[in-house]
Amino acid sequence: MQRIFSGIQPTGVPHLGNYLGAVRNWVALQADHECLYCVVDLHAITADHDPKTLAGQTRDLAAALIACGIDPQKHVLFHQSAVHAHVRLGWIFTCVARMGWLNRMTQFKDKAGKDRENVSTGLFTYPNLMAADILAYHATRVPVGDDQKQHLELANDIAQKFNHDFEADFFPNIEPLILGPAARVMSLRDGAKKMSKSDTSDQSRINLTDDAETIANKIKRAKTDPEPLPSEMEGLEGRPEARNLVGIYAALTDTTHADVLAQFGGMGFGAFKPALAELLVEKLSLIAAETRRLLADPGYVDGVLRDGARRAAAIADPIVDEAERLVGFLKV
Ligand code: AQP
Repeated sequence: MQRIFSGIQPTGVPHLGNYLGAVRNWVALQADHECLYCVVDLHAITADHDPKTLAGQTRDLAAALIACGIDPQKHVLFHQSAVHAHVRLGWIFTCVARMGWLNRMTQFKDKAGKDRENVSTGLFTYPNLMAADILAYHATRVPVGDDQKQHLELANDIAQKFNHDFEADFFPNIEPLILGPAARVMSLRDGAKKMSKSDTSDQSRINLTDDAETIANKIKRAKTDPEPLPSEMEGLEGRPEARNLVGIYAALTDTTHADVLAQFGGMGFGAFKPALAELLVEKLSLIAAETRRLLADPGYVDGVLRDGARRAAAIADPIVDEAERLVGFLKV
């Protein structure tokens, strides 16, 4: 059975993009893989964060993941800062990766923007830690949204250089799993920007905790154009907002853009948006209710994470011990 690793940052409330691009696939992969799912709080401090809310957001996110269908008994759910193997291997990889490789990462350029001189060095070296997150478990398959593809290519470059430099066939090749028609869900306010937890506009995203009225209002106010929906795919070209809403509908119904256009082609957004809102409420309201139920007992969620961290460390520690031996550290 192949081993899966994936992570999500506790930087805010998880949203529809996280769900359709990642978490929904994580749930499905549990059927025939050994899965490790991680709330990556070490990554969350690469940007400014509030120390008063980080722990609570970590717990909330773990609860949302369980509510989405992650099974912490059969698989492993934990938070990154509780398993030190990530940082140990992350430092080794920071010494393996080359400046030129990291300089090419588009997510760093997007996140740093014009403020390059002032962002944390952690934001720059983030992909090294992400490579360590996966390779500390010798995981071979990583379900992610389309935005993370470049980081996984870098992880493979790091693994290959490590194997070459230390003359060992030690780290495996990683395969990104980018699944479904909503691998990149875009902002509801701007079809050129991805939906993101840290977007300052709450109207830009559907949070997994939004109630029915909030969802309906956000969809109603979502940016669109005045044209009706086309009947063919070509008609979506140059219409990023329309394409995004059609993609969301397709993902939620397990169909394709073409199927949705076959159903709604020729109709205006006045008809399509309420249908989409209804579908979203149907699919997301159970997740929100289950998250609330789980969070009524924070001790239960903390217990799940504690147990997950113990089981994760039992896999990662021997692998990272061996990586340290290969690097040449004295082991006493
Ligand atoms: N808009 C998206 N569409 C599809 N997939 C997405 N993912 C994130 N946004 C979208 C996928 O969700 C997983 C977890 O992401 P993350 O929280 O670790 O980091 P992120 O990609 O930086 O997500 P956000 O929401 O944009 O967070 P902030 O605002 O904190 O940076 C990943 O698999 C990601 O691909």
